[in-house]
Amino acid sequence: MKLTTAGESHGKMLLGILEGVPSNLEIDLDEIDRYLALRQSGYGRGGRQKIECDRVEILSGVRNKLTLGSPIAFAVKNSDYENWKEYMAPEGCDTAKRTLTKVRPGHADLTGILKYDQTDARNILERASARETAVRVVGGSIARQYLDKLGVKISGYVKSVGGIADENEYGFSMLESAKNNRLFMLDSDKEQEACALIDEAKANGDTLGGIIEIRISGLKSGFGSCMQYSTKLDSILCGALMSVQAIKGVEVGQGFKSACLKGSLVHDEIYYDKGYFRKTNNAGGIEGGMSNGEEIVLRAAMKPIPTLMSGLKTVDILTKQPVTAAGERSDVIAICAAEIILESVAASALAEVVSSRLGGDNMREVTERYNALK
Ligand code: EPS
Repeated sequence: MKLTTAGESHGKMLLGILEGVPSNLEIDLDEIDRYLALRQSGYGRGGRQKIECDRVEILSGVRNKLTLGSPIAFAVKNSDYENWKEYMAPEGCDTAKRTLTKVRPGHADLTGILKYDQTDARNILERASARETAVRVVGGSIARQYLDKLGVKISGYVKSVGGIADENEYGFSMLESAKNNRLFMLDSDKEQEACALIDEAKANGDTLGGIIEIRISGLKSGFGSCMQYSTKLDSILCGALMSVQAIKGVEVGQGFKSACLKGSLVHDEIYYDKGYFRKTNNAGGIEGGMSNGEEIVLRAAMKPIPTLMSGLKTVDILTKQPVTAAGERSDVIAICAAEIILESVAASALAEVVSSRLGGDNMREVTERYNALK
């Protein structure tokens, strides 16, 4: 299952093509739109989300709600294009009116300009923008519906915002309720503190990041491989998470904490009672690059949004003089969006691993093969 995306942040629309989905998977369009709406939600978002109301339009590969086995093409419209077409239209426009030369630290602006031989960072930022993730959420929602047929579920929540951390542990069934909360946090006191911190950052023209936990339940053991580095499940899932804009760190299970502990406190001892089981899950459900049947636990660190209204020090690429970086309209934090996006990319990456092991041209074959696994 492979997703290709296209589209610029203020262009006409975002597009995705998802290949390799078996036939006869029933697609729930309302569910895709629900995840799109969740991606737009959360405390601390900027003005752009008031303009957009993301909805998916399926263009091919689905007939009467069932996949055909052909590539699934889809679009999410950019409503803001109406305000931007005189600066963005492919058929001709006034590019001079919206140039960005005061390149923003932390963004793709400067390196992109040099790499693609541009004189306007807009030609870089339009594609580098996290707006692209809207279609990754669509692809991820379809992948999620595929995995759901096998009993595999993906969820998550926000663990910390700007250093305000929720250290509690939660059962999988509790995680979905986080999506009813302003910051997708499960500890309401911490969430209130985090909202106050966001208000303060906003007042100071600053931004914030945080940590997100993604969990996968119901996956049988043996997905991924210990036979070739490129097929290790942890490398595939962590690579997917790292591909999301603003993600700067990823860990599996105890992750970085395990580096400070003795082996006796890290490795999950093995027991048998009609089947193998563990009493702990410090490995986060992956050993030797393969799922071990326990819940998969991933955590990702999101850096603060790099467009600061207060402006960082930079250089104007035309004059080479020191200036304050461009203060484009910006979110203070987009942690809820990132939570949904990370669930989505984890779903896409896992669906690819599952479908490459199981094969199957139609969902009957896929489910029979999965159910036949121990
Ligand atoms: C983004 C900048 C902002 C965000 C955008 C990502 O957009 P704008 O420049 O239009 O205000 O709102 O995110 C989205 C539009 C979205 O839908 O997530 C950036 O620079 O990455």
